Amino acid sequence: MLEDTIAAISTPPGEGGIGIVRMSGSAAEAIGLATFNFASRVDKPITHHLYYGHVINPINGKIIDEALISFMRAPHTFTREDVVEVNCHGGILPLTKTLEIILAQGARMATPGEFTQRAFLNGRIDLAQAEAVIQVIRAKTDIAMELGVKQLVGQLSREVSAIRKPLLTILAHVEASIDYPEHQDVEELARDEILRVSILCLDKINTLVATADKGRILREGIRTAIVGSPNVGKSSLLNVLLGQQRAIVTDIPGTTRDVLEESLNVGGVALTIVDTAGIRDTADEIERMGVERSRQALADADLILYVLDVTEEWVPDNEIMRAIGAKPCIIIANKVDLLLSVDILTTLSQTVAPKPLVAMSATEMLGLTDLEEAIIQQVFSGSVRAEESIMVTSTRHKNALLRTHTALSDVQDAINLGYAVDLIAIDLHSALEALGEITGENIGPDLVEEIFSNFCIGK
Ligand SMILES: Nc1nc2c(ncn2[C@@H]2O[C@H](COP(=O)(O)OP(=O)(O)OP(=O)(O)O)[C@@H](O)[C@H]2O)c(=O)[nH]1
Ligand SMILES: [Mg+2]
Repeated sequence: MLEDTIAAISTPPGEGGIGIVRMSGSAAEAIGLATFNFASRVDKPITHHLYYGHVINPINGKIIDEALISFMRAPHTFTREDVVEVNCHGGILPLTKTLEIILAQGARMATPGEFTQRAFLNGRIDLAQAEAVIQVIRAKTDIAMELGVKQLVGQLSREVSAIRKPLLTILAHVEASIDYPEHQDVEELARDEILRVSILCLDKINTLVATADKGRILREGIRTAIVGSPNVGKSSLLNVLLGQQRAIVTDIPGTTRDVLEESLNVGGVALTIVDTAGIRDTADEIERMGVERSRQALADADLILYVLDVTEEWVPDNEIMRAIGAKPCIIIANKVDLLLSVDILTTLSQTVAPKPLVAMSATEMLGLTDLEEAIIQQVFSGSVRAEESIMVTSTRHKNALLRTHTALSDVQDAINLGYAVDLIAIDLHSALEALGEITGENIGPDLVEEIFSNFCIGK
């Protein structure tokens, strides 16, 4: 597979000024030369230069499109292999025809993420950096992008290697004392050193893990569920937040039957917001299924907007309150435009404390700014900056860190209980293995496939 020259359309499908077909591999240059007519004479193209001419079908000499071509020779390329890029017109036909004649010349269609996978396998970037490529591509907010770029330039990788290096050193000590059991002093030294280093490393891991939930939310967005009893104004709230009539609103309780999901940007943070069916016991089969989905949305959410109608007497729903648990939650007192006395709000906010209460009117668009502020306050304790230091944004990385943590704690226990050094060595190996999964030092081909299959074709 790695020997093949691969090709793909690297720009998104659809119409655009230009579109790019990219090739990587040892035959890329020959295929590029065979399928391109330079406008002026070129014997050997200079690397990383752009040339004007036409893409042609070498079989019959027919011109396919007017284009620019660049030849980028290894190793200074994205994949560390020879790379050729053809910039033709950005339509489906010019791009697919160009790709077709390239494939006819012996290139193979690239699988999703295969260019980036080669960059990883050829050692130009590590796995965490390769994953950051997709993070940058998919970023929906400035902060998500900033985090992706930090990881791309290797900040997380450096942090991981700062934990890994001292562990490797103590492993060497441990192995020395296994090899030379007669040197008691080596073993004593090793034990002290292992304790010192593992405490240090555990501390660093804790710091990284602590950033993980916030990091994931900043990257993926806050999963927000709008929940409450029927007819309180949940769908109206979704519509006013989106600035469009997305959900059907009527005065009939039980209007929303299905969950509706939309994206929106609040104060620089992406929100994936879900409107749900009002939760109540019902004999209606369709509504009952809707309520079931509401419960699921409630369970999956990072943030809950619990809407109530101030014109009705409010009794907190036990089931909803239990599902909310310790999750960030904002109680929204809706329909304040119909309120005759503000006393009700005072009483309500005392009832729901310490959860914040925001008074709103979805139909009159009151209280929107307060809601935005409350969201940022709830999820990020008021600050949405991507911290100066590094943040873990991937669940895969978080899990690897947690496994490293467990293994290192086992190392400490083993030392404290005076276990034999070879047992300690086993735990140290597990710690290093788990840590190595982040940057890809220790990783099976299956996992590599799985990670890259999430990419788009042409990347
Ligand atoms: N006066 C006033 N009416 C509102 C407000 N918000 C919603 N309504 C009305 O309340 C009724 C119900 O609104 P919806 O948004 O459909 O309520 P829902 O919670 O989505 O209801 P279900 O989907 O049935 O659970 C509609 O007639 C809305 O126009 C508000 O802030 N003020
Ligand atoms: Mg509704």
